[in-house]
Amino acid sequence: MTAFLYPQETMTRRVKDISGIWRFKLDTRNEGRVNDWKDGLTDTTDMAVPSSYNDIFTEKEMRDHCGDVWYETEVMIPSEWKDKDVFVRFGSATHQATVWVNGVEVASHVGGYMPFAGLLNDCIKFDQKNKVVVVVNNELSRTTIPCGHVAEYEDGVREVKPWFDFFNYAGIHRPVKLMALPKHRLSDITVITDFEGTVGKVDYTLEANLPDGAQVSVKLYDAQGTPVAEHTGVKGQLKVENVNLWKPGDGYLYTLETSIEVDGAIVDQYPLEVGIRTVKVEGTKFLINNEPFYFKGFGKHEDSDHRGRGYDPVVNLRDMELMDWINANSMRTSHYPYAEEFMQLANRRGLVVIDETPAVGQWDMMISGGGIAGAGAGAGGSEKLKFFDNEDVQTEGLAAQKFAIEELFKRDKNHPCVVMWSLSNEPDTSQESSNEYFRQVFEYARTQDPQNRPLTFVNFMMAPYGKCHAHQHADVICLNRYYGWYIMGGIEMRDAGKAFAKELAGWATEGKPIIITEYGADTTAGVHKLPSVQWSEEYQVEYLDQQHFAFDSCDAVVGEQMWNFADFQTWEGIIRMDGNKKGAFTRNRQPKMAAHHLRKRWAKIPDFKYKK
Ligand code: BDP
Repeated sequence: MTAFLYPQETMTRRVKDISGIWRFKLDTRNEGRVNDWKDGLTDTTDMAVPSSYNDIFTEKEMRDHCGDVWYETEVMIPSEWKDKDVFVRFGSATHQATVWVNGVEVASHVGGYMPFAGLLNDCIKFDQKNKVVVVVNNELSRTTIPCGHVAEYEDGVREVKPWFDFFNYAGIHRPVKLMALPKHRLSDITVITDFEGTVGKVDYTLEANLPDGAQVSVKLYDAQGTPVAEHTGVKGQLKVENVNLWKPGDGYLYTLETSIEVDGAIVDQYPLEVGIRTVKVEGTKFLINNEPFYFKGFGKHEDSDHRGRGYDPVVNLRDMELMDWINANSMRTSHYPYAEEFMQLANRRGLVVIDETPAVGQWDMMISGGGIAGAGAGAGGSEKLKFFDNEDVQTEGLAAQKFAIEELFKRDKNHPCVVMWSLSNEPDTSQESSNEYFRQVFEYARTQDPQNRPLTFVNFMMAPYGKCHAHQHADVICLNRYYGWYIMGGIEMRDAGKAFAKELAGWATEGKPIIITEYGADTTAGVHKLPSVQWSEEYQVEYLDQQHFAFDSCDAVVGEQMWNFADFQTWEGIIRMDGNKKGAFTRNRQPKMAAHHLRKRWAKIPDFKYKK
């Protein structure tokens, strides 16, 4: 659990960020592991940490590399830390990594979007430079999460083919930190919140390795720093009079401070931000604090120029500002968990989040290289499409997905911004065997969230109403639909709204809330055309009107998240022009006409919306 509690400095804990320029080397001949590069690299180049390594250099070799890359840096560890447990912690490394310190393996992790840490006690040289070497691998397969495959060409060149529509950015994507923690310490906190009238309740459970005679106490402070409740012991309930609830657009946060004391001396201390709110699905309503919430916002990506998927607080803050400007109240972390620092911003700003695992590409369609548009051609029962019939998918793939769920829920369970978990994006649920697969996925996920939030997965266009074999497991129906773009594009778009409304009427009979988690049209910023044509800014606006007509016609629709917040990078190919252009904003975060259009619509839709 050491990795999941976010690193914070307190009187008992020390944190040192070791991000910066590290040494870097591509392992083109795949020799690093056998030739002990773990002991030190030669002939290196510079690399920014955190960042994706792909878009910084000018060579294709670097951008399109398949396989291992190596990083190295040196860190001074002070002897003042001798009595502590010292860890190195990575916010994420995509998709798998192994870490050595002074030649000793300290951590290995599979999964590109989760933190992991290694204990250094046995290999540290105090008050000297310690060599940190990391190998990161970007390969994907049918049973990894996300899915993809490696193509091999006659000349020996290998290429990772993602089965998803975003660039397979790789590298050390999030900050790297040294942590010096007390030997007796808190290792996990779980909070469950509720309220009755004006009284808030926070149930807490702590995990800690306690020394003899230890006293554990927790104190809850309000946003002004005034203590409002306290309790002792590793489990209990705190009551807050005149509670300030965490609400969409108003992320009121309390701080739960845990202290472990022995003979009056504090041995560990840790603060956790807590938002008091409830989430529930009732019939076709999605209730936050018992009020029917309407989701307005986007599916996003962690994606920007040069950085790729690398963490950047400037981009995150700009995105939050734009989200406020456009009157959005929510987003989905499509198609993988975002940086912890992003989630903290969302907590603070009251941005409602659908938190998604990295399960994307659970279909056969991209294998032939047909791309998203060509992909669907044979869907809906063709014998060639049998992703969920593969035995290794049912075993290894399922195990990898469960692990991704377990880790995500552990990392994000306490965030008030998270109101629902999305377990997969667009799996091929037109296949019968997806039923049993998702039965197991949902059953497992239901054991993993202490707050029992609603669970969903995102349904794709080729498993429309009447053809989906897995929606029965979900609490909320989430739909990605492209009426007027991938189908009924161009002149037929005039009827797209009606066709969409017809499908929605079918889904509405399920008696569950429906959220449209994707709808969008590729649009080149600056291209204007009267009358409109596909790819022009005018077309994107007209397309939106068709979609909104459909949403407004269906009482069970409780949210709309347009695809995408901003233009983003993808694999190269004939249906992508330097990336996916469905953004309301450009990749450098300036508005298209559609952004102004959405802003006006969303200003008129309240966060809490009673439909009939
Ligand atoms: C959906 C995917 C999303 C794509 C989008 C698109 O969920 O990742 O980027 O379509 O085609 O299939 O733009």
